[in-house]
Amino acid sequence: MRKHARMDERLLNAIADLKEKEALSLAEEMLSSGADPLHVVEISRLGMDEVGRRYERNEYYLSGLIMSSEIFNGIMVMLDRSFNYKLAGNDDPKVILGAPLGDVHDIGKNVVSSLLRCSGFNVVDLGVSVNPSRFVEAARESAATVIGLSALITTAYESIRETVLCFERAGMREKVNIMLGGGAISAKVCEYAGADAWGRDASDALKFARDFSGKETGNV
Ligand code: B12
Repeated sequence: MRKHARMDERLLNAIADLKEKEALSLAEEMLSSGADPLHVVEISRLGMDEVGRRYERNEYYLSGLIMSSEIFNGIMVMLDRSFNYKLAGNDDPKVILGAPLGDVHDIGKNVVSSLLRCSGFNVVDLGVSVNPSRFVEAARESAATVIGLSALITTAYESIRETVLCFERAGMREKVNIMLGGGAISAKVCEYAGADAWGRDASDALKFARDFSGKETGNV
């Protein structure tokens, strides 16, 4: 137990200190000794939060943020090997994911996308800084009923709200369930934007997707 807590702390610190080699080998060690991939994601996320705080205190510059994302992406390659992907069929529920207009952060969205995919969902990933009308178009084209927005910066609040309004204007608001997540999201933001739910982590996204689509899908 103690050993696991120590590994968690070491991984968190290695990411916070931008020590790429150390972070990757710790993540590898944790995964090969049977750690839950989502636990490794959570510890890595805490390390990234610390990078963010150091950036706010001017201890790191933009290059620090960029480096931290490279470290996380390296860990994600290992996590992808631990996730047990299964190909979704045409009848499996569809989820549209994207970062709202103005937001280019995609690491958390990619984690959500991986978890949903390996849980049997068809994921239509629209990428980052997605125009509100593009979400509506994609929902129309794919007949998806679950929409997920991942937002990390507060300046994206207006475009999230605009995305929800776009569904309303298109007469599709009743047909879709809109979930929000990412570091910039809270209950207040969810209410302001008029979305249906918000979550703190990728497991919440999976839970909502299951509840909203009314379909039980396979586990990781
Ligand atoms: C890495 C990083 C970057 C990278 C992103 C690379 C990439 N490809 O994503 C780069 C360098 C590009 C970047 C750019 C910027 N960044 Co930045 N960045 C970060 C950092 C350090 C880590 C984010 C991250 O990936 N975390 C790890 C992932 C796994 O966590 P996550 O995204 O939260 O996802 C988890 C959950 O939230 C959840 N989840 C995610 N999506 C969804 C969706 C649903 C539906 C659900 C239910 C759940 C869910 O599941 C995930 C797994 O558990 C954060 C710090 C922080 N505290 O977040 C700052 C941070 C987000 N950035 C910040 C800033 C200011 C910027 C810049 C403006 C800097 C600049 N001067 O240019 C630009 C903005 C560019 C833009 N227009 O978007 C600020 C935002 C502050 C604010 N209040 O708005 C932060 C908070 C740093 C800080 N503390 O100041 N950034």
